[in-house]
Amino acid sequence: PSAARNVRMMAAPVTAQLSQDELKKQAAWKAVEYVKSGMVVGLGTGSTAAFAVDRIGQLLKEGKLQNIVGVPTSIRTYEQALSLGIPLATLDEQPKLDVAIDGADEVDPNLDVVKGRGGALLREKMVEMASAKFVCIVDDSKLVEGLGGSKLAMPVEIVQFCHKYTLQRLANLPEVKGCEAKLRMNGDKPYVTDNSNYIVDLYFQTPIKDSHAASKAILALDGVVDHGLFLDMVDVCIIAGATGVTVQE
Ligand code: ABF
Repeated sequence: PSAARNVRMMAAPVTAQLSQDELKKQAAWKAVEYVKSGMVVGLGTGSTAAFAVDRIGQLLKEGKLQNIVGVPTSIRTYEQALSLGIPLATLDEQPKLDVAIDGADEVDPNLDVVKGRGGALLREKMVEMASAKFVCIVDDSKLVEGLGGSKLAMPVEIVQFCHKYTLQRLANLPEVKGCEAKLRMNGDKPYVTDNSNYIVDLYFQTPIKDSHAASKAILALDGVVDHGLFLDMVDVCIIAGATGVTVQE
């Protein structure tokens, strides 16, 4: 991925006002055009990615796609794909993927993204790093000028052991200065990921100044498993908005 991106606008939708779900579906269906018979496909997590998984299931059923193997990025997606009859594998069995399709929480102008508000960031990153092409699908509400700019969470997956200590060390990192660090909760208990870890959500008042520096510093902390900054990873970003679907590559 580079700063000089090729941008294509697709036909504008006929209806004036599409719901956010319809926009997500448009982006997802466009992304599934990158999937060809015989491919190994990374299956993302979240409401946008779910439209893509449904679409792959539908095309398989209709015989328009054949011999697809899906590599799911979460237990949720595994269950969805299983119910649709999509043949599945793990990275252990299929370490090289042709394409992965997944949503994001924030997308900046360089197509660097924040992911993981859905809690699946570690498996998503492993699967998407193993893919020859990562196709990111969003509606235009996810666009930001700088990562962290939506004032919503930038998640960090940490081990359970001494999580308060790790949370404190994260909050004190100069590279994320000024952010507020909160342990993600599920009711009155900490939220537990598919990998039996916890998540610390970092909230920024202003966008992260240097996301590469932040990424390095966060990863260097013992106790941190991974974070939701997906930098230099997106090959194609499909953005659906009121004026149509944009493909950036
Ligand atoms: C996954 O789902 C995540 O990485 C991201 O956190 C989330 C986006 O969810 P949605 O598509 O429901 O907005 O892609």
